[in-house]
Amino acid sequence: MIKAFIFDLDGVIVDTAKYHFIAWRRMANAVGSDFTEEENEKLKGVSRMESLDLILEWGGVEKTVAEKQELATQKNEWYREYILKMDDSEILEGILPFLDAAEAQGLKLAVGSSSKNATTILEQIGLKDRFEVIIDGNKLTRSKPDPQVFEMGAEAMGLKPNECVVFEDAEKGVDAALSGGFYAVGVGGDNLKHAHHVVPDFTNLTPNDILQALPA
Ligand code: B16
Ligand code: MG
Repeated sequence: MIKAFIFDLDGVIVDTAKYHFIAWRRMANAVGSDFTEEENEKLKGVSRMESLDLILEWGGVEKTVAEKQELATQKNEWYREYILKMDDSEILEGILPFLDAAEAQGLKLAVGSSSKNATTILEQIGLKDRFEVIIDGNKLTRSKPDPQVFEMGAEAMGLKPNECVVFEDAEKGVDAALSGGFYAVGVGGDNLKHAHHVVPDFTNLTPNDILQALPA
């Protein structure tokens, strides 16, 4: 029986990929390289340091460990300039009624995000107190597709993976949910077809639509 919904943050509740793109592109340009929107798509759900490694590799740029740390810090400062301006108008369509309905049905709500900025973003958009559990990148030692983020979320709620549905916009996030034994709902793209169910977004979506679409 499903007892909780665990939401990825970036790409499910808000669209921060556009801010990550601007900040990463600025960083790539600063080291004499560039970065495309197509490449940005591949970084969804990927941790900050792994994203940096990929961008440097794609640009053929080599840096020392200390230089990489500086670049990641600088990118995060640029990124935070954008997220500190966010407000509740950036909550994606359909999320608020979906959370209300899920709560009214007695489902527990959690966030499972790779982002170290997840709590800041949830505070900015006024949703921090809507979730019983928030697992963010600061608590993780392993990145998606490892299921650690969702396992920690389920454990903190006292639930088993097969009692939780994970909502994810990233292929690696769906992989993480499936490998941990969670129900996985893909939100958006064509690359999420391996999830138990896929929705385009949360517009007019109800918790019962999800519960009925999952395999028994
Ligand atoms: P930060 P999610 C992920 O969040 C993003 O999808 C990914 O693009 C980003 O690199 C990662 O967080 C780390 O973010 O630099 O803020 O720690 O989708 O797992 O909520
Ligand atoms: Mg995401």
